Amino acid sequence: MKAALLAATVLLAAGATALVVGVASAIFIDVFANGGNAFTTDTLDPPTGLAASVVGSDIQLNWTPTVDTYATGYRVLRGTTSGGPYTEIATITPYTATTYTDTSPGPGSFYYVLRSYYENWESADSNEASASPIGGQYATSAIASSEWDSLDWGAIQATGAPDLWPTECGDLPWAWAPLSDGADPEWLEVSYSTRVYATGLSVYETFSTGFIYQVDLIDTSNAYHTIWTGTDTTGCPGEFSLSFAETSYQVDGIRIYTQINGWEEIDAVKLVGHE
Ligand SMILES: [Ca+2]
Ligand SMILES: [Ca+2]
Repeated sequence: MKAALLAATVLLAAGATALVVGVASAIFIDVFANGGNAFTTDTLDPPTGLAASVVGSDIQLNWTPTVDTYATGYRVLRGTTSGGPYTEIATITPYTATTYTDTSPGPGSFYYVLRSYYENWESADSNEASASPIGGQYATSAIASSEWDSLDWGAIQATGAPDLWPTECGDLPWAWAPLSDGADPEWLEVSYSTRVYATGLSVYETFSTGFIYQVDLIDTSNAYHTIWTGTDTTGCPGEFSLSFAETSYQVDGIRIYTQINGWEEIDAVKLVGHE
């Protein structure tokens, strides 16, 4: 303060036109040098260790909270291309939160970043995490222990999306049926174009329902893994659904074992998983 006043005094003594400017400048320098106004500054840090994993058809995000305990929470941003652009899809509070579930974003690949926020402050992006769920795919080819015909009621009728389910229950040619209406065991085997780590499947039954007694997943080396055995109580028309822990192997086929006295008929078979 003394130094600044001295400078002002010197300028004052000079008596020049620059005097007023000089005084103003001196005062400004004085305030700045005084140290009485202490500004606290901080950089709001983003959360760290963001990870994304597929859970069924959802994507679960996990992270380590920001080190800045004054943060209010996080903004969740999602894009379909690595590096963005991203769109905000959710706001999470409090800052101690460590997880968020993006419910059924659909098939494809999704890229996420988080930002911490406090009032109108926002941090830089966290690391990016991605996951690729498949909402479900229908079979592209099928074979069976027997088929009523190579076209009508043929195994091929179990490929693609359902034609009859969820409205039609009946002996209709858009579903697979075996050659005989007896009580012998039969099987239908379907294949998929995209191999996935499977988490579930659905069989759409449209006649003489409740006929499945075993389901095997077929991996990419053509090994069979029995995923379910039991009693099927599906109605007509009905969806026989299984959900299970993600397989450690990639699946590109399903074999469905059936047995009932009558025509068991399957309209379509959906496989759920991610690449
Ligand atoms: Ca039968
Ligand atoms: Ca069909």
